Amino acid sequence: MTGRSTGTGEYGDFVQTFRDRYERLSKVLRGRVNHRPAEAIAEMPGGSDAAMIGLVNDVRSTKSGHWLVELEDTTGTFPALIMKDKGLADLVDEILMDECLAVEGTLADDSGILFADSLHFPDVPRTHRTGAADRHVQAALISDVHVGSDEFMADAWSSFTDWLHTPEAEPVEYLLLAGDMVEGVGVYPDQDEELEIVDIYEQYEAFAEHLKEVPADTEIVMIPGNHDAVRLAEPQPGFNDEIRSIMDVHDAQIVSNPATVTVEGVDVLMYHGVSLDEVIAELPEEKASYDEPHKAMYQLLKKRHVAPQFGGHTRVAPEERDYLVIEDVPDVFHTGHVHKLGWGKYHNVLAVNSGCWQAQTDFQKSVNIDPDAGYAPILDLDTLEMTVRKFA
Ligand code: D5M
Ligand code: FE
Ligand code: ZN
Repeated sequence: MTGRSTGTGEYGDFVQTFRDRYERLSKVLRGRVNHRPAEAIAEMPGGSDAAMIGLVNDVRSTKSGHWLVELEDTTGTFPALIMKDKGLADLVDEILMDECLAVEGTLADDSGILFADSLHFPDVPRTHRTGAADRHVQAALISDVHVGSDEFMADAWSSFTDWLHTPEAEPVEYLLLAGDMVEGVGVYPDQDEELEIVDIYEQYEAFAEHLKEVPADTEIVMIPGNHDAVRLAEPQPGFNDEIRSIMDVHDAQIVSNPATVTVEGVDVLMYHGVSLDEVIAELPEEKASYDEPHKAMYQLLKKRHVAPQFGGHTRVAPEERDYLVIEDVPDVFHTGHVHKLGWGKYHNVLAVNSGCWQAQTDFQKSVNIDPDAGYAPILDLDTLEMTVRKFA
């Protein structure tokens, strides 16, 4: 979306963004349920079968242990009651505010509430067929370099870039960087006490020098993260001209966060990953945790949205389109941000969270974040198999 930002932050812009979200995600669900608008459901006779598609407006548990989920579409809201004995508890656990869902069930006698029998997420079809390179070629998927931080691991980085020059790394023709290139300034309170380089432009200049260490014929693609010098609200445009010119190394391609790039026929959705903190905080441990960040990524794929929940930790900028919707199913989903390494397949889509190049910071120590630093996940673009190399 770089160069296409039109939002001014007005209320109307937010309405437009959420209408677009509803429009595009409800399309994914429409084939699966025979849905009616909220307004029409309220007029149906009691006892009818009914289904609705909407954004989650509220979800809470009742005194008797059932759940009340209120969905909103463009005509209004309607409540659904999910009884605890319906076997849907596992799905209810996964619900986040503002995501798009479908519920199907039977209307109460007074047509005031829907008793749900099933719940559907937009999800990724199990039959998703992935693209593949037609030769043996690889991509290194990394993120969170954090140049400028006292904790940036320059030696590990150099070992990595040295390795890229060896015959073994010859197939690695691509380097995909999922944000937090530099440590930035003023990102967290007292961050300046841990800065080696305090000037943001000098941080990018130093980053560019480190990037020059990679072989000149490597195709580099970068997106910004929350430490980078662009607006914090997502979608984040791919930097201004001044920063772009500093990072103009080996003809690097700089795109927005999120963005989908196609490499050798493989569609890679790159997203920095700020919403992962929120998904991990909201969902049960076995569904999303810092130790298994790829599972949190599966949830985003299931919701077909990289940052479903609005108004919390993840800032969202209103635009005329909801650029955070995962409209086309990617072959590979690449994130960073949580500084943990993890990967796995969800319905044929490879999810990779790529670790970092920054050793544990004082803040991370204080909250027990133990980063996976100095690893480079290497992806075979012909088989979509992954290997991980350690450089620290
Ligand atoms: O994020 C690295 C990880 O650490 C990510 O999971 C957020 C978390 N983090 C790091 N510092 C803080 C502070 N000060 N508050 C809240 N969460 C934090 P990164 O984007 O690289 O900082
Ligand atoms: Fe980071
Ligand atoms: Zn980050």
